Formats: sequence, structure tokens, C-alpha cells
Amino acid sequence: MLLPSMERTFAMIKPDGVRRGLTPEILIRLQRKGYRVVGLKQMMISRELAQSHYAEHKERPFFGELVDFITSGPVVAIALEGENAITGWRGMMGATNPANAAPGTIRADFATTTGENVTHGSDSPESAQRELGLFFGPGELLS
Ligand code: 3AN
Repeated sequence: MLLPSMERTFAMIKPDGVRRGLTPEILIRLQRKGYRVVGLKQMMISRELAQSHYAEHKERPFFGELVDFITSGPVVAIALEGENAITGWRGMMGATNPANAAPGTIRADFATTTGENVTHGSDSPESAQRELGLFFGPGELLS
């Protein structure tokens, strides 16, 4: 039985993070924080999956670039569990534009551009549920 504030969220190390060897650093940070990894896999994202995942940005001018980038190499898909994990993980990532990210956050420490900002995190309970369902099949997550 989960405590009321226990949440699951979808985190991802994007192709730039994997390419640059940041996977271990990021996994260490989130586990040190106290989150439990309940699902983990390295995978390529298909264009179809990328378009579903980023459906809310379909009309944005950067959508094509975003899909090209997220399908450009392997990503690490992570299901995280912890107290207030949704906002907590987003706090650890920092602002979308690394120039505005607080010191000590992943994006402040490792990224310089909005387009290639190393990590993703669901922004609400609804997104978390939707994104976990897109990336992990039933039975792929620890109970
Ligand atoms: P976040 O990843 O912080 O939730 P969103 O959901 O606004 O940010 O954007 C999703 C992704 O789209 C970002 N991580 C970034 O890769 C890309 N993106 C957002 N805004 C821009 C932009 N102005 N130019 C290029 N890429 C962008």
C-alpha cells in the first residue's frame, strides 16, 4: 500500500545525456535523493512513440527538431517511485532552459541549450500515468 504522497513518475535520460556518458551520474543522483527505480531500460524511441510522447507540442515550431533529436540515439527510460516524486524529480532537473536552471540542478550542471537538455520528467500525475504507460508494458514495473 502506497502512502498518500507516494507517486510514480516517468523520467528519461535523453540521447544527449546517454551520448555524453551521463547515465551513471543521473542514476546516482536520483537514487541518492531517495527515489526507488521501479523500471529501467535503454531503448531507441520510434518516431511514432516520439510523436505520442510529445503530442502536446505538435503545433510548436520546434516539434520536428524535437522528434529528430529524441529519436537520434538511445535513451534511458526510468520509472521512479518516491514521496512527491513528480515535482521532486522536476526540481532536480531544473528549468527547461538551462540558462534559467538553478545551480546544482541537472540542466544547470550539464546542459547549455533548451533543445538538448539531458533529461525529461512528467509534469503532472496525469502525464506520469500516460507516459509510464507509453514506455513500460504491464509487468515491466516492480510492484
Ligand atoms: P520540460 O522538458 O521542461 O517539461 P517542455 O515540456 O516545455 O519542457 O518541452 C519539452 C521539450 O521540448 C524540452 N525538454 C525541450 O527539449 C523541447 N523544447 C521546449 N521548448 C523548446 C524551444 N523553445 N526550442 C527548442 N526545444 C524546445
